[in-house]
Amino acid sequence: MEWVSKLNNGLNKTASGLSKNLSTVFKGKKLDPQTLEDLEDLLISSDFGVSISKKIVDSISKEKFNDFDTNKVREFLSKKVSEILKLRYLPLNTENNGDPYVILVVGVNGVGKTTTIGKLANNFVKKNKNVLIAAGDTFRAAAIDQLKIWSDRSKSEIITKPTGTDAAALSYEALVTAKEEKKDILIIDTAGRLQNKTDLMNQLEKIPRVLKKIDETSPHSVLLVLDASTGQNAISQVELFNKSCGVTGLIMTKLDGTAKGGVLVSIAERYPIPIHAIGVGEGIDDLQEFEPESYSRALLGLL
Ligand SMILES: Nc1nc2c(ncn2[C@@H]2O[C@H](COP(=O)(O)OP(=O)(O)OP(=O)(O)O)[C@@H](O)[C@H]2O)c(=O)[nH]1
Ligand SMILES: [Mg+2]
Repeated sequence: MEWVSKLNNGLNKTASGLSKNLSTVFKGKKLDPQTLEDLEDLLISSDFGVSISKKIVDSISKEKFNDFDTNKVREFLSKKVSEILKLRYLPLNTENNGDPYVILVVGVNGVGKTTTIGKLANNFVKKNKNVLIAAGDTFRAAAIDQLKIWSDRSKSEIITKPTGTDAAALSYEALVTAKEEKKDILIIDTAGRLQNKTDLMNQLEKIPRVLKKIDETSPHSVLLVLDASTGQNAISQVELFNKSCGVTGLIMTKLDGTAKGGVLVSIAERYPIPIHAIGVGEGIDDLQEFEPESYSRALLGLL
């Protein structure tokens, strides 16, 4: 599959990739204490987080690998990683008994929110869903134009307001329209914001609050988009966006261009939040449902 090779390429692209460095760690052909220590350091520096790195190395040291071979260790590691990721496997289900299923998309600046909305809308339209997207990033005119392009490409409808309009007011109107027009799915874009900017986070909280005035079960999904090249900062993004607006699912983008996919394992261990999809390119077809097994194998350099 082409996307698997994009994922593989991305996760193994740079010389600092986990998979490449595993080969260096295992060059001694022995799983001695030094090798195990190097392995733990490598997992930590690949953003797995200290606690999982320790757990994985502990379980490896208990395993009796007769005729040691790097591939067997990779397989073992990939199984351990996949056990953690499988806990967070849950495809996005947008069935909502005929009412619009509302998805709010949040995240820091430039992570790929708007692009991901275009890809999601395209996937839904292909499944014969009626999709409305709302240009809730009302800070910049360019953001509205960018979403318009994605609305054309994905053949979904769009609702926009002039720049400077309150994003919560726009979201409210978007849901009214979605209900009137019997849309299956409403996806709301938001302006990027750093998770530690309290005033911007407070503005974001307003959106779910006003949506609930129309439909108290909405938003049905709050998707946090994360950029795979961010590293450990992604953890504080999950923490603070979750506090502000109750994140129900994660999408990790830019896995085609990074060596840092390890942080997803760390997040999966800490937060019981489903991982729905991954971005493996800038194109409209470059969003894939998250598959724990393929992800783990790509991360460990197994084809
Ligand atoms: N390689 C790659 N690039 C991506 C992916 N997803 C998004 N991008 C690129 O990342 C850049 C930023 O994407 P946007 O969708 O504008 O990000 P955003 O989160 O909406 O940004 P702001 O609205 O400014 O906060 C664009 O150049 C996208 O093409 C991906 O999965 N892979
Ligand atoms: Mg955007």
